[in-house]
Amino acid sequence: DYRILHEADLRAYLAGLPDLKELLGGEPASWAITEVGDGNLNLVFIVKGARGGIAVKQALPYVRLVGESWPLPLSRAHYEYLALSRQAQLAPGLVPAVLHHNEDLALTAMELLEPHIIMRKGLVAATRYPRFVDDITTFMARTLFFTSDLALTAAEKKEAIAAFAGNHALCKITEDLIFTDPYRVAEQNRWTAPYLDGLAASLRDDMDLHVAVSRLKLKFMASPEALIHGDLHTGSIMVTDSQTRVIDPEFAFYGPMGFDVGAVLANLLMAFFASAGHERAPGERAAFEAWVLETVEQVWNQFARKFLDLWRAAAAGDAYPPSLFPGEKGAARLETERQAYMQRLFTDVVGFAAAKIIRRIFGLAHNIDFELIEPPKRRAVSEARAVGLARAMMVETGAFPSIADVIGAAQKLRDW
Ligand code: SR1
Ligand code: MG
Repeated sequence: DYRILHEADLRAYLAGLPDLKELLGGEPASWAITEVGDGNLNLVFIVKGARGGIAVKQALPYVRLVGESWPLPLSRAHYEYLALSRQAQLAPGLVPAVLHHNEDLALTAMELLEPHIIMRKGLVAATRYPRFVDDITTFMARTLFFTSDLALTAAEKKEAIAAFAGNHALCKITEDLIFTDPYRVAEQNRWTAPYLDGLAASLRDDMDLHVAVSRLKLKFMASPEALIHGDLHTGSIMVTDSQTRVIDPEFAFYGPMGFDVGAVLANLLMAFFASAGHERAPGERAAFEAWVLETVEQVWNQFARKFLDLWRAAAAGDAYPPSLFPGEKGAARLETERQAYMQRLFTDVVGFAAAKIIRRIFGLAHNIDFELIEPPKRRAVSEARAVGLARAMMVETGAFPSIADVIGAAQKLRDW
């Protein structure tokens, strides 16, 4: 029964749903319907009536960015709905409320987020978001911890993995576009030519980098640690001064936790390097860049603290059975192991963050942080600095044992 909905079809469809009709208010003919999707995959409509508004997302049977030559399963709308529902339970108030879902149409109607804007757009305008650190770290700590073996029984975890296992076409996009194509000749790659031609060639010839990114790819493919969002960049986060909402979890599956945390840090680091390329008053630039780096530090530190607090207080999973850690001696040894676990996770975060930076500069899908910098020569300077950091993070990950090391290296490269 799938069909691509255009404005008139959507109006008629919504008019047949009593709850949404009531929420929108007034006559269906008077509703204002606008297609606003600026992402790479889907249609997104804003519908406004006399009483209220909603957002409606419909999956297309192909990649919107490329066209019908690149088919993509509609089932991604099912996984997005499943992930949104789980995230709403685990991190209430941090994802949009789902109002309606139609599997056949691959369509989901959600709460309209207004006056929220896509965080990436705010960062390009040098806007600082005071709620962001607390909200995003709560979202990540709770969604990752409560879907992991630290919180679930082995049976629950395996059932949960199976529920998302069919989302492999979306995983394949990540496997190709993030972990493979930027490091080889691929038709869809692009970069700021001619300035980054040499850097692109050096990436294709860098076997240490190829080993490092292949290890990350394997980790992505073979580590069902938790239900990850799978595409947690600043274009998947909507913000105001006082609210944060995580949207678009269509890439969700059971994967490595470090991929989500790395995505957030990578996108903040790109906002930091891009800042030098945008027109800003000098004081504004310094204040914004200082805020971004402080945010990088706090995102990791607060995430780690919240995750550890949950582990200490709410560990009901089959991993680390309490019977193996009795008494004071056991408690002390388990606490040491928790710290070691977070250190291993941090190593993953550093590597995945690096991969997320490189894909935005040499792969198919770029971001406006860099793309809006003119002229291209100026853009290439910001991009090259980001690549310098990313290459070091991926190949010399041991040189970044703490988030302070990442920040220190970013500062040095900015002044380079
Ligand atoms: C073909 S899809 C390109 C990218 O858009 C999404 O937001 C994901 O990041 C994906 O890799
Ligand atoms: Mg998206």
